Amino acid sequence: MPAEPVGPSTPTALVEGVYARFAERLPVIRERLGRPLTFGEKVMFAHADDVAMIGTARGQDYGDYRPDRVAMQDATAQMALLQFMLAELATTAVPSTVHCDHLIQARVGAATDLAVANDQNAEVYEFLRTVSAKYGIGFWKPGSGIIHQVVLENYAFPGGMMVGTDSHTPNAGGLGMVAIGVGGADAVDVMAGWPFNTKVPKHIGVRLTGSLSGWTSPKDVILRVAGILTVKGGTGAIVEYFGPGAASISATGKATICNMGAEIGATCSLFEFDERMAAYLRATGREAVAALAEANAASLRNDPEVDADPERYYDRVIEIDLDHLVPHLVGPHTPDLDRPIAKMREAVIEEGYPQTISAALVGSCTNSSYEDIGRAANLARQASAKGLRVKAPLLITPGSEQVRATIERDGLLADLEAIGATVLANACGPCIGQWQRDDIAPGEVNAIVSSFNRNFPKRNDGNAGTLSFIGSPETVVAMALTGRLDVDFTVEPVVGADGTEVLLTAPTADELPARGFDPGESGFIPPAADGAGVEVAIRPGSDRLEALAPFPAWDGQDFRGLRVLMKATGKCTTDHISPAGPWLKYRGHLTNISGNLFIGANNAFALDPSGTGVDVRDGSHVPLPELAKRYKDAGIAWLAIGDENYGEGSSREHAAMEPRYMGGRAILVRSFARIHEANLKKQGVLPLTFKDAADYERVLVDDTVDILGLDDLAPGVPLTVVLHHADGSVESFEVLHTMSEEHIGWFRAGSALNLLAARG
Ligand code: MIC
Ligand code: SF4
Repeated sequence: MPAEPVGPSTPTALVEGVYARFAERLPVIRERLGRPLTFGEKVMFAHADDVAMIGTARGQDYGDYRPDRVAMQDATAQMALLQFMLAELATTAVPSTVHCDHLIQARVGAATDLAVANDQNAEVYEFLRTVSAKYGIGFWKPGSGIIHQVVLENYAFPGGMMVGTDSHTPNAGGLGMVAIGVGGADAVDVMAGWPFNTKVPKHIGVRLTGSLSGWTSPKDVILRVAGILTVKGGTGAIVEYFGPGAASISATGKATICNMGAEIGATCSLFEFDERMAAYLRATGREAVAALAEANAASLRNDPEVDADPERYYDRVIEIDLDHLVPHLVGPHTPDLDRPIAKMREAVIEEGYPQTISAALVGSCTNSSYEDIGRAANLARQASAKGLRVKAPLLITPGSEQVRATIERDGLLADLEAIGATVLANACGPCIGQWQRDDIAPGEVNAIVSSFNRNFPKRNDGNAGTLSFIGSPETVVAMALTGRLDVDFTVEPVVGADGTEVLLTAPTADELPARGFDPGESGFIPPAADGAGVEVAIRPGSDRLEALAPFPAWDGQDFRGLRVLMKATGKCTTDHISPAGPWLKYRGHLTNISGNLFIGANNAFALDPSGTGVDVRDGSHVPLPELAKRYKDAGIAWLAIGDENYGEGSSREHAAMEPRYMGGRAILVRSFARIHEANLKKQGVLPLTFKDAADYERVLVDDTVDILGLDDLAPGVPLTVVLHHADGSVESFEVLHTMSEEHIGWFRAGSALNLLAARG
């Protein structure tokens, strides 16, 4: 049971307890390793379940950790808490919070959109409010802000460890916290008092020199890092930023960089504790936490030997000289297609991208701080002083109610509105396809720029014709003013409707509000003092919420005669496997959401590659969810094939539960993204990788497939796949897995939850 009821901030005693563990455990691990430690290692080992025994082989061993907190957002909390309920516990074991942010659709503007969301999602919000009240969970109601901003403002602290059911949880690394995105089932373990089991991470160091200035912003640091490391370069690693340049980046800027570490597959990212973090803690009312961190500062940084010789202690070191970093734009379709703004003209000509932009969007969990909006507003003032307005719609989503109230009070919102911006609710909105866009016809090619973090096809507006580019908030506002993708606004003027020319100068803004933050309307609802009498609201017959039934246990047999549901070509992110947007409303209803299974996937076997497959029994082409259902109803088990970094992107465990529920037994790919692979294991689906990536080509549409060796399934031991081709020929090859003994236990039981329910 949490030490005290969950409140709107992290109790000082919890932080003190964590620092006491640093003092106690770091000497033990120093002794074991016989070498200095990086800051990331210190946080991990201080949270080890058993520091004397935990494995230390980076990238190989699995370890048990004890996070300090859990945070869940509304679109993933539903499934997480439906699972938690099956454990039948009185309260969560660690302080946990729920944040209502994903289900609000952007349409007209903040007030109306929020009222509509409250009405349309009443049933889901009521479920989340009551289930939170019952189990001692803090509830942040709709309108209070995006989970990661609310966590940064209230709960994150240097040296802490948390898990969150959202891939951008690492945002809290901006305050020096190891904050890891997980699927709901992992969060359930922690809430139920079990350790969080994950691979002992590798450590990548990013050494920052010089200092940020002019047009260059924190966003440009992570866009550059994404360009260098690519979407899978951070897999299995904690990315640690250090070096003299870090001091030139505000705490919220650091959070932007850590947030988007999700896009390179990193387990999490973090910065060492410094004065900028202390200033942010003080500005957000956490004087005592700031003082505690200052008193423990040596534990909250790299050991000096690491700074002196980083190559010895990190698995890889990247150097970025902030003095020479320029503004960048990434996209379309992937966050690692990175170009300096100055190269966009060339790219537009060479790649045939539209010259003009159709919309510009500022905000999301990654870029909606006071400083971000301040820099955007500074450009708006430069433009409005000369009577200029935006040439494309500019939409602003503040990250939290506190930021919204403060930027309103300080006139920054008015500055943006003066050039034509529309302010949306404090929520995810267009970042996750919650954007009712009427200005562009389906399929129409158009370009948008945002300060968000993901740009997969269809993500923002559901339109395959939309090319989505990502840049800093100031880049987005400057582009809204030029209306162009191919104008380098840092050296070329913005031209007004009457021909007035304005050469924008690099924006400046306060990092923190001089008059302090205005908290706005409080959005926190504490849990019931005694939850025993609270009824959790699930309406019988609801199409939004459905109680879960356990998945069947493994029958002890090898898999034989599996059908190949589909073979994904190219990117197959969780947005391809289980899209969001209109489907978000079914996140608490496994049967209904399974209707979107693989509808975004490009299937090598289909004529129309997007979302369809071939029923090999009659040759008909049908949508993949229908094909899965046909096979399921006929008792035919199947597997799906994928390419590199399969399951990239979000933490949504629906992308693993849906295949399981629809009869999928294994997913066989060239490589996996971390969270998705963990989610598949949790749900009892076998995640397998080709030992030889070229074997991907051997799998044909009408094969039947055997997976052999399951009886002897053991860590590190390959399995054998046998392909029975339709012409009667047979081929076989080895496939790999990363299952530990514990994971194998989940597979045998049918899912991790089956085991948990048995223990609970
Ligand atoms: C996202 O940015 O893709 C989301 C929506 O926040 C997801 C979580 C979800 O699908 O609910 C994430 O990043 O984990
Ligand atoms: Fe919300 Fe977008 Fe952030 Fe995901 S990335 S939490 S959808 S704002």
